[in-house]
Amino acid sequence: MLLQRVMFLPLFTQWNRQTTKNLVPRFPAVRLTGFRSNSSVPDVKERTLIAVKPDGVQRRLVGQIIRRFEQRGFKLVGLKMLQVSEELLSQHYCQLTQKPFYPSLVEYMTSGPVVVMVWEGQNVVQSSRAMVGPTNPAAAPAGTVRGDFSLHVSRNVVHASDSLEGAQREIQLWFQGKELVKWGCWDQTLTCEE
Ligand code: IDP
Ligand code: MG
Repeated sequence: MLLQRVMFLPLFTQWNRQTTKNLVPRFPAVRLTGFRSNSSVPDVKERTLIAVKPDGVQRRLVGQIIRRFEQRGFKLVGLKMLQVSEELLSQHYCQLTQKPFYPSLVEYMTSGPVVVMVWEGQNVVQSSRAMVGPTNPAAAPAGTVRGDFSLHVSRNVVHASDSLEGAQREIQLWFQGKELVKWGCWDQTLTCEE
């Protein structure tokens, strides 16, 4: 049995190397090195903050939500899981602290970990809001995250920045510059015109 494994390993490694080589298309703008930083990759500046809220994490929706953004063609440049402090939350929701629902919003948002992400791409702020759907899931069309996964405004699964300025402010609040990764995505020249 052990002998079989030892004999199989070099074969598998060889197959794996060849298959990987054939599977990675050769696009002129980005060679394999382009998976790291590459100056020939279009420098798309627009970024937004998306967070899977505690109900989304508890319900194991993180993967499905990430999948939607990947599938659309956006690029993930930051990702982390954390337990939010009330202090951070009050800065994040600074415009809502006087609302009657704010105490229950704090309770909800601190009830468990959140997964917070920065996504980059053409028109990503506006497109993400459309993908996430309106604040109240009752009004959210099917096909949106909130329309597909939630029922009530107090448990609406996901956060998305609502403007370019808001996105910039929120990204700085949740992430340090060094936590955001600049990398070349090989399909960028296919999903966007340079
Ligand atoms: P948004 O998340 O769609 O941008 P905001 O108005 O910024 O909506 O509100 C932030 C969050 O506060 C909402 O996502 C929701 O979790 C919560 N929220 C907003 N309105 C209500 C409400 O009327 N009752 C309970 N929670 C609310
Ligand atoms: Mg908002």
